Amino acid sequence: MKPISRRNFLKLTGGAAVTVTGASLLPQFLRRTLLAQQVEVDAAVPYDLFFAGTDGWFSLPTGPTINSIYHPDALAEAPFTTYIFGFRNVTFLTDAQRQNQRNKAQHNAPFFWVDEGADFRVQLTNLGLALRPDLTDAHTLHWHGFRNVIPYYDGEPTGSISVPVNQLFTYVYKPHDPGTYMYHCHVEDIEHVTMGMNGIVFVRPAQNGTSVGGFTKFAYNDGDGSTGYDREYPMFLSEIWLEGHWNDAHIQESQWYKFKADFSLLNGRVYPDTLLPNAPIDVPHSTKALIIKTDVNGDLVPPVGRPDLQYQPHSALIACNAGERVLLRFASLGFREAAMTLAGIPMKVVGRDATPMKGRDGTDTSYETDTILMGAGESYDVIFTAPAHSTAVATDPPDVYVLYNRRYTQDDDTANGTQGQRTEVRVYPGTLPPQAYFNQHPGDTV
Ligand SMILES: [Cu+2]
Repeated sequence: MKPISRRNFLKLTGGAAVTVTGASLLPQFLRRTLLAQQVEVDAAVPYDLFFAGTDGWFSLPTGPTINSIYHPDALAEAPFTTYIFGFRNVTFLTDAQRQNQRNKAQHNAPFFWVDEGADFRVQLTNLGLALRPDLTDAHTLHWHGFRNVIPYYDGEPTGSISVPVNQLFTYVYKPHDPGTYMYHCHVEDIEHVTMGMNGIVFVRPAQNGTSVGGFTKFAYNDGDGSTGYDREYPMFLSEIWLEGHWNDAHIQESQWYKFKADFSLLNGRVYPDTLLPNAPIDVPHSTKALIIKTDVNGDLVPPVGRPDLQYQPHSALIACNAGERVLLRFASLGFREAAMTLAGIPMKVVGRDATPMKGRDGTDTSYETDTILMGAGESYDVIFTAPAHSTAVATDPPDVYVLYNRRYTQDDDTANGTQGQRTEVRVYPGTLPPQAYFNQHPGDTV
C-alpha cells in the first residue's frame, strides 16, 4: 500500500478537518513492528531522555514594520504571538503531566548531550498538534551529520521508523565521534524544522574526566589539551518566517520555497532577550540535558518576570572569568549564511561538523578568526580565551564584548528595536564561580 501523504489524505477527505490518529494510517505490519520494538527496548533498558513532539505558541517582538496580518497572530493568546511546532523534554514528568504538554512546544528544542561510546536512549512520543488535528504527521529525531547511525534510527521517514500521533518509539544511539551536531524532526522536514523542531545535541569525548594540559573537559580527544575549556555554551541559529507559521495556524497551505526569514534567533530568542537568564534550571536532573523546572501540571516555569518567554527557555549570554577558556558550540538550522563575529576577542576554530581540526597525519588545521561563516546545517566548535579584565577589581562589573551576526539583515532591525542574532560575552574579574552546568547564566534561578 502506498503511504498516504498528508496532502493526498486531505484531498481524499475533500479537505474537511477529520481527526484521525496517525497510527490508523500505518500499515498493519508496521504497527506490529513498532509495538514489538517498543516492548523489547523498554524491557531491556529504560530511556535516558523522554521527548514529546507537539505544537504550541511562543513570543516574538512586535514593532511598526513587523506587524501585519501575520504578526502578532490574531489566534495567539497574549503574551504569545506565533504558532510553532516543537519538542519538549518530558523525562521527569508523570504520564498525566506529559499529556498536559500537548500544545506547549518550546523553541528551540532542548539541548542534550551524550558521552562518546555510551549507549543512549531517547524515547519519543507524539502528542499530536492540538490546533491542527487534520495534520496527522508523525515526528522523528534525526541527528544531522551523525556518522555511525543505523538507518532504523536515522529519523528520515521514508527509510526509517517515524512516530505517529499517540505512539512511542525509543531511539538507541552509541556515538563514536565527539563534537557538535544538530537534531531535528525529519517528517515534512522543511515545515517541521522551520516550525521549530530543531536543536543542538553534542557528544562529549572519552578524554573528558582525565587531566590533560591543565583541563578536565575537552571538545575532542586531542591528546594535548588543546581543546580543553572551562565553560561551554551552545549557540543555536534558527529563523522564523511569520507567514508560514500563520498559515499553519489558520489551516492554509504554505509554499515553503517562498521562505523569507522575518526573525533570526539565537538559542530561540531575539536580542535583547538573548541576554536574559535561562528559565529556572532543574540542576539535579540536568545530567544528560539542560532540564527546565516544571510546575505541578508539568508546564515550563518561565524566566523570572518574563511570562512571554515561557516557551523560549534558553539564554544566549556567555559569561566567564578573565583568562578562562570558553567553548562555543555553534550550529545553524536557518537557511541563510551567518557571519557570527566576536568583536575584540580572537576565536579559535577547533572543530567543524563534529570533526576536530586535525589532518590525517595529525597536522593542526585549527585557525583563529573574528568571524565564523556558517551555512545551513553546519556546526563549529570554537574556543576563545577571555582577555584580562579592564580593572581586575573584584567589585567592578564585567567587561562586555559583542557577539553578533554581521549580516545586517539578520541582526539589525532598529526600526523595531530588535536585533536578532546578537548577544554578549561578559568577562568577569575572576568573581564567577565555576560553571555548574552547561549554558549557565550568572542570573539563573535554580
Ligand atoms: Cu515533526
